[in-house]
Amino acid sequence: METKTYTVIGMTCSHCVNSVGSEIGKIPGVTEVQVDLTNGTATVISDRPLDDAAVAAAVDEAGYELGR
Ligand code: 9UX
Repeated sequence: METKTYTVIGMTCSHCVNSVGSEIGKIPGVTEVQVDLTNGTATVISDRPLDDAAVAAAVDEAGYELGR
């Protein structure tokens, strides 16, 4: 079990939140995604070590960008 919080750039509405959450949720092993619009973060819980590149790709797929 692993929990990581990422910064997501570009989210401005609740649809963005849903898109990001949906894409990240497709990553194998991810059991929960909490996207915070106010803070611009996505907290991801996974049952296996999280691949940052996979999260970055999912965020990109949703149309946003991972911050540092
Ligand atoms: Mo949130 Mo609408 O980006 O383009 S404002 S989905």
